[in-house]
Amino acid sequence: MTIILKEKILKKKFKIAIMGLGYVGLPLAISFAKKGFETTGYDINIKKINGLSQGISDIEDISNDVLRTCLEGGKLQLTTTPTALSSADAIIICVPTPLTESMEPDMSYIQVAVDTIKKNAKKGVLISLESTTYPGTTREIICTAMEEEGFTLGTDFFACYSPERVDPGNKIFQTENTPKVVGGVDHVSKELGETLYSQVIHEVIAVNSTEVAEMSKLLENTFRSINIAFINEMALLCEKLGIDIWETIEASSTKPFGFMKFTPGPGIGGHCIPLDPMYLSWKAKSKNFYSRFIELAHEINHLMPDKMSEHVVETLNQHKKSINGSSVLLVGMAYKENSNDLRESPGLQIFELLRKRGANVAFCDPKAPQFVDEQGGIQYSIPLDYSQFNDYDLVILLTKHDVFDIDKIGKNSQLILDTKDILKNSFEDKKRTYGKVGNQIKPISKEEVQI
Ligand code: SAJ
Repeated sequence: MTIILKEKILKKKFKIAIMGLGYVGLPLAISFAKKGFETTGYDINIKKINGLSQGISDIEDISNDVLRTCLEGGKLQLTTTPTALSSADAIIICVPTPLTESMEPDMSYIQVAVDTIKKNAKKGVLISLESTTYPGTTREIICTAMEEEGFTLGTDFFACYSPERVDPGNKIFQTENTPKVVGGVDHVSKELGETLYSQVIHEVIAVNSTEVAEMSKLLENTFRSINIAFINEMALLCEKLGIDIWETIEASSTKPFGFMKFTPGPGIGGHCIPLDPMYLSWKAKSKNFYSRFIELAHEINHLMPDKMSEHVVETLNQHKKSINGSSVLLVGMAYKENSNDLRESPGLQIFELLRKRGANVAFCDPKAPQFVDEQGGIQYSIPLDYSQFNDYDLVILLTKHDVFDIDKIGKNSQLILDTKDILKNSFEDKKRTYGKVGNQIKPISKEEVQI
């Protein structure tokens, strides 16, 4: 059986279905279609499917031309019809795994996908889960659902887990050249998963269980969350010590081994780093294990927007301005450079915090030109017209898109709070850099106070 299925994969006769055509699923569908596999892209969002079917990509990393080529080549079919899954030899799940209001795993998207699969999949199907989730999900949710539906593992279905490692906007690492971990619920599932992914991805690392594969993804992103929280705390400490954290990081980064550079900032955004560690923390608690590192990192990172708001008050105050009634411009609202993604962006929290303190807050981000605020109103970016920057009492640099002319921002702003050391050593007279001494606002000592 295994040999037959592997042969079918190697001959590109394996029909592929990708569930969830977001920043992970669409590039993966394109990769399989480009390699000559009959690929069905399935999504529940009719508007998305209609747009993609017209050759209009809604994913930054996939151009309209690439999408149209795959559609015109006939290897890529797009649908919202679950029965289209019935001919698939492999079904790859790429649906969201957000958190609930109470910061617990929201498994509803995976559950809906699995319910759809078990009702439509054919015998012999290989199911691969890519969504970031807690260790045990593949076995506990997918295998259980399929077996309840009468599928027998090892003959009627196979299951593996292969974490997505898509870094939106990364021009160097994309689907094909980013090493891919894959683990199976049993040996045959692992072999089939490894064979399948090896058809489209240059380097595939097969591990001995889905739990290892699931845990490896959470380890990657929890590592990142903890280290970002650590450097944020070091920045807060260096401010107390009157030491420039940015220069310190550059100095430490000269160590060619045993050090990895992270930089402080206004908080963390995106759909991975703020969320993924909470999946691991949740699973740990189910085993009566409290991960202090994960919880502390979450706490520190989520405190940063408040810290930035305090810096805004101090910066305005140093120039004899009250935040209440001041006009403030946030520059770069997307959660990271050259991204249009606003999810969990600290800029959104800072916007609301400053508004609550009475500031008149606007923002400028050509990549992310609008968002819905906490009151349900739509906030629109001001145009990227540097002459308007001078109208604001304070300009806050949050995210540095390549489209920004940093020198023009510096020249056209009265006062700047630089949260990411974007201006480096320029415009010292009009800026305060979070975590930097020199333009640091230090408490006046008793001796300095003129009586
Ligand atoms: N951030 C810092 N300091 C840092 C690094 C990041 O404050 O030193 C902030 C960013 O500004 C952002 C947030 O953290 O708000 C997340 O940044 P990120 O660079 O981790 O970007 P993401 O969310 O796109 O993370 C993705 C992840 N990829 C996947 O989950 C597949 C992550 O594993 C990657 O390591 C990361 O991209 C990457 O390396 O670019």
